[in-house]
This record gives sequence, structure tokens and C-alpha cells, in this order.
Amino acid sequence: MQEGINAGAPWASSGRQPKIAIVGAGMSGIAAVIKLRKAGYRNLTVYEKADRVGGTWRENTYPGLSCDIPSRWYSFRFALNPEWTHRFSYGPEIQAYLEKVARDFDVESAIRFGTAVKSLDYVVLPSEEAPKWRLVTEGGETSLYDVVISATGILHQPVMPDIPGLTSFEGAIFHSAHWDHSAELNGKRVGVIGTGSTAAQIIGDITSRVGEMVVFQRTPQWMVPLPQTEYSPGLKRLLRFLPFLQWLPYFFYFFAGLRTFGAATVGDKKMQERISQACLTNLAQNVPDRDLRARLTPDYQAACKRLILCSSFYPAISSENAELVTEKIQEIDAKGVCTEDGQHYELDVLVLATGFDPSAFILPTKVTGEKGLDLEEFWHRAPRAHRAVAMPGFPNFWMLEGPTGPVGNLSLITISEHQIDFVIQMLDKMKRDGHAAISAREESYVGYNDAMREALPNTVWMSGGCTSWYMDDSGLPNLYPWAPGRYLKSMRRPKFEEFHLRDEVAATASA
Ligand code: N01
Repeated sequence: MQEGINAGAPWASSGRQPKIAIVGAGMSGIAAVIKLRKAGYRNLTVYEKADRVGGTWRENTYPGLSCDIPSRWYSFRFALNPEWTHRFSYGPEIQAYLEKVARDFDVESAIRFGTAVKSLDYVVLPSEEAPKWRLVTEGGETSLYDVVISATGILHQPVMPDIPGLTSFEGAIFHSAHWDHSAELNGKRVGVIGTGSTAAQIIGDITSRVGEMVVFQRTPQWMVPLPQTEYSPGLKRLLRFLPFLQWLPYFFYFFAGLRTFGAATVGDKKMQERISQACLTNLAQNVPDRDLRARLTPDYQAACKRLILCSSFYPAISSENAELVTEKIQEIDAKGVCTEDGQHYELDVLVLATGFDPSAFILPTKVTGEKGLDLEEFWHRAPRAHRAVAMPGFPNFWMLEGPTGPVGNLSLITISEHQIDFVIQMLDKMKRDGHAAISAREESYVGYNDAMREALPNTVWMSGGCTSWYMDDSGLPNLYPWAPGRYLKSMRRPKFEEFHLRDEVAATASA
């Protein structure tokens, strides 16, 4: 037995508080601490690799960073915010909001900053009456936990494009998620590889101040305008005085999001058509040049890739100092980018807005469940979970924003909050009935994922004729294929029969 590992009885039957580890202090981790404490679970430790809370809003600092989900909906239900300055908040304001919520609810006292988790394994130790999760940090420290909650988010491992010569470029070159703020942009020749949501925001923001903007597009994207509005001081005063009024826009955007973007992706053909029309109108109204318009027009259905909400990209790419390059990139050299038609684009700065690994979730942390089951091998680059929160063979291990959840154009804060409420109901069940462990039943997990596979062809992600980061190595979109409201409902009322509720578990953990 290693030093520092204490003996411990099963928490639920012995009546003690469960010791809970939460991995990540982004919006899901913050919400988990607040909601778990409110439900009476107070022995919580959050492991955060960085020195601040915020997750994706801390990591991403690129110019133009904003959220294309309305702020009144992209808020915690327990901390609605009358101070939002815009309908769609900019990144620094969201980061400040997350930091404020963490401070106001004393979340920071539970966080171990600068402490990345290296491994988690489900072990039974001679000193323990019940198996535990053994957590080892990158610094080599070991602790035991009854329950682990993964709150790492989805898109946190930047993907560098596999283009020959990438490292030979002599100018400033960086991924959008690691923005180099020391790189001068004003008056410079700037290239951007990629035209996803991130690239659209960057290009929309910086094109007016750079010398030349060269955009390397592999696939055109569908875009609808972002109806941005600045909120008046009078409105803020009103909402401060009558805070309950904030529920009106919260639920307005919630239901609007579910009924429009949510519905269009999972089979509502009329809504899908309306969104396509809105995209075409947007393109026609904002890109006057016929040839440019043609090269920006996708040949797949709208919302097949994640729909982009952005009003600044089309005006930016139509401006005189901007060029859209649609030829395939051949290589990158010391001075710039060469395309297959023999053109060479000399650049001072090259931004790689090339997205993230969507199959990572908690990886690269090594997670080992019962009988030595390795999570990375279990997923095999096609991560799946039961109801996006649990996996067979990984007892007392819960995921927030786990595989096959409803992501798309929705408020992930709402989804995380529902998932946390679900986990709390599971903990309450353990406490009530004295269970030592809960994991998804193999047959529930298989049945659920089989049903998903059958439903996926009805979704535009699969039938729309595109590839996207939604697809994993199985060739299927890693997304919830039914109406998002159905998922939220399933989180409200767990079906306990889908889970293995065990009182004796020692024999199944790794020795
Ligand atoms: O990444 P992406 P992102 N050569 O994967 C191209 C969320 N988000 O960072 O389409 C050339 O969407 C790639 O081309 P293609 C949101 O969920 C939210 O922009 O694969 N090009 C594509 O154009 C979003 O969906 C907000 O052919 C290469 C781009 O790079 C997700 O993050 C804001 C290439 C990658 O697009 C990811 O968005 C921003 C190569 N080798 C982001 N490799 C909100 O407002 C890749 N590309 C909430």
C-alpha cells in the first residue's frame, strides 16, 4: 500500500460523506461544485491543470472570441446575470462571469490549481473495504476517491494540420487556441487555415487592421447572421431590480434553440429548409462578388457541420485586402504557403484555426476501470457512453459533456446542469439504499448505443453530405440523434434499472 492512502469503508453504507474528485474547473466543474454542495455533498476536490478557472473560455483568447449562444441562456440557472453587456457575449466577459461565479460561491476553495491528473484507476487495496478510484497527479501525488466526475469538456486538444513543412515557417505561427499575443497583426500579411466557427470570428475581427488577409478554405461553411445587440444600462438596472424577469429570455432562447437549430439537425425538414434559406440569403446579401459567392457556397446541407453564426465573416472576406484561397495546400515553407496550383502566398503570420480532437474528452489522462479496462482502448477513438454520462466497467465514474451528448448549437451550460442533477440523483440513490457502486449496465449501454446508431441516418450530420468534427473513427457523428429536449428529460428522471447498483464490488476492481 502507498503512503497517504487511508483505509475506508463504503461511503453510502457507513454514512460518511463520499470523497469526490472533479477533473476540470471549467463551466461544468464550477457548476458541479456548487450543485453538489447544495445537495449536501461537501467533500469535493477539483483538479485543474491551469492556474485559473474557465476551461475553454480561459484557454481561447483569440481576437473576436465570442459565444454564438445568447448569454441569457448561456448562464448558470443559479447565477443568472443582469450585467451581460451584449446578447452574444465576448470571450473575456464570459471568462469574467465564470471567475465571479467561482468566487461568489467559494468554488475556488475546492480547487487544486496547477494540478493535472495523470491517471485514475479503480482499485481494491488490502486496507480498503470497498474499491476506490486512485488518482495520481502529474506531480506524482496519490489520493483515493469514492466518486470521480470528469468535467474536462470536449474540445480541448488542439489539432495541428498535417501539412508538410509546417515547422519551417519563419513568421509567427500558432493554433487559434494558443494565440500568440506578441505577434503583430496591424498592417501584416496574415494567413488563416480553416473556416470553422473559430476562423470566422478571427477573420471577421482582424481583417480590417491587417495588411493582407489570406484565408485557406478546404470546405465552405454555411453561416447565418449573428443578431448582436448591446444591452442598455436601463435594462441592466431593471433586471438587477427585478431579477426574476431574466427567466423570460432564458426560457425564450432555450425553447427557441431547441425548436430551431436543435430540431433542424435531427429530422425537422421544414426547419432545416428555413435555416438553409437564411444561410443563402445571408450569403447573397453580404457577398456581392458572384465568383466569391460561388466559392463560398457549400455543396452539402446547412447544419451538417456545426452551423456558424457570424455576421462579420462575409463582409471581411469581401473586403479589398482579403483573398479566399480554395486550392489545396501543398506545403508550408519558410516564407508562406504553397498551393497545388503552384501559387505561393508570402505571409508574416499564419493562424491554424484547424479545430480540436473531438475524441479526447478526459484523455490523455489514463483511466482504468474494473478488471484493468483501459478507457482509451474501450473507446478506440469512437467514444461512447450510456446517456453521455456513464460507461459499463467504470463504476462511480461520471462524465459531464461526455460522448454522444447533445452539443451542436445549444447552451452546453444547460446540458451540464442537467447532467449534474442526474449524477446527484445517482449519489442520493446510493446514499438511500447503501449501494457501494453504480455503473451503467452493459446491456443498457449496448441497447442505447444501438438505438442511436439506428437513429443517426435521420440526422443532417449523417445525411447532409459533409464530414465534420462530429464524426469519430467509427464514421458516425458522436452526437445525440434525437430532439435535445428528450435528452434533458432523460436527465431529470434517471431510470435506475439501466444501472448496476451494487453492494459488493471488491472482486471486480483491479488488485
Ligand atoms: O474548428 P472546426 P473550430 N488543411 O473543426 C479546417 C466550437 N466553437 O475551432 O471543414 C486545411 O469547426 C477545416 O476544414 P474542413 C464549436 O462547437 C464554438 O472552428 O474539415 N484546412 C475547418 O474549416 C465549433 O464547431 C464557438 O474541410 C483544414 C477548420 O479547419 C468547434 O468549437 C466559437 C485542415 C476547423 O474547423 C470547433 O470550431 C468557436 C487542413 N489540414 C468554436 N485541417 C462559439 O461561439 C482542418 N482544416 C460557441
